[in-house]
Amino acid sequence: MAQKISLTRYLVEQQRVDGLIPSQLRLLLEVVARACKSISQAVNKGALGGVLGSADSENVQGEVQKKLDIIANEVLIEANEWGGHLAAMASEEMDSIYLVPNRYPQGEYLLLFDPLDGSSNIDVNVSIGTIFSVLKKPEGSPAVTEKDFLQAGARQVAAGYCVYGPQTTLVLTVGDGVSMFTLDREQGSFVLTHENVKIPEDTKEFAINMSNMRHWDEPVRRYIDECLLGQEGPRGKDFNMRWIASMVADVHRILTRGGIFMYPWDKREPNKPGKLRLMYEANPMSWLVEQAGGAATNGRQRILDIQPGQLHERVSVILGSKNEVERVTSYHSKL
Ligand code: AHM
Ligand code: MG
Repeated sequence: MAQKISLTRYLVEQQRVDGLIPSQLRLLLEVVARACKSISQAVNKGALGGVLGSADSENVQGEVQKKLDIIANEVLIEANEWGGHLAAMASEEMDSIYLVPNRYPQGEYLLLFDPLDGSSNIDVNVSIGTIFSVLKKPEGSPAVTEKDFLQAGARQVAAGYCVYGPQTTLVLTVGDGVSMFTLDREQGSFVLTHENVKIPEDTKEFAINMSNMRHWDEPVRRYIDECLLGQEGPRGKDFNMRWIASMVADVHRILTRGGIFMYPWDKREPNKPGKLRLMYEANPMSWLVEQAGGAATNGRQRILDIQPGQLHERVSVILGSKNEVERVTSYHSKL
């Protein structure tokens, strides 16, 4: 039987054999994975652990927080603050950045996360996940400020997510393709289960919240209209639709079998560029998708090239199978 490769061994080899990651980054990724294991356990307990339902609080974007949003956020902070690999963290669930306390050594990395993506699915027992992104602290910046986090996604040094579904799967890139690790619950470790993940360039599956159709902009409406016309329409093929309402689960499907995911700008809140967050959701997912041969744009620009102006900035997201993303993007340029 082929030998199982644990996440620990994979990361050691990325560091030692391939020289792809420094030891501090390896440690950081191990710690994030350990935190994801704890979050996975809390998610699995569900009602038995008293973790379902809402907390009596809202996050900085005015969204009601679930108990598990807060638990996952705390698990990630507690796991990462003392190891010496980080300078600061930022989370979708915290108003401002979290500096590593002075009593711990300071590292050179910045960690960003959406502790529990797809919160609306927690109580109904549908897949949810943790999304994370790692940046380097800018050189010569002694005290970290929010400005140090405002780096384009192309500068990420590691990104990934952990999906808590029928299996718990950690998906990771350090800029050398995408690998997937499945949690072996008996052993308590993540085991490499897919390497060199590739998204097919074409697809017959789209993911979008169709209930917002009347609010969409013309290019998105045109693309979906053409898909819905199926074999008789200009695309000459029938399309299927999926919408899980957990980006992490929708992106996982796309990395597994292809597809296109869209959460575009719409007219409900015209002053917001989109619903999803650039730094906690769009950037890490876009890098994973690109590393797997797919594409990610906001309709007009590659997401990874967007210079963030604010930590909690939102963005329109179109990502997945390359030819479909290029098609939707080209419809925007014809406006
Ligand atoms: P969250 O981070 O608060 O869970 O919100 C993000 C989620 C995405 O995972 C998902 O794609 C989207 O919101 C679903 O939104 P909607 O309920 O509008 O379809
Ligand atoms: Mg989210």
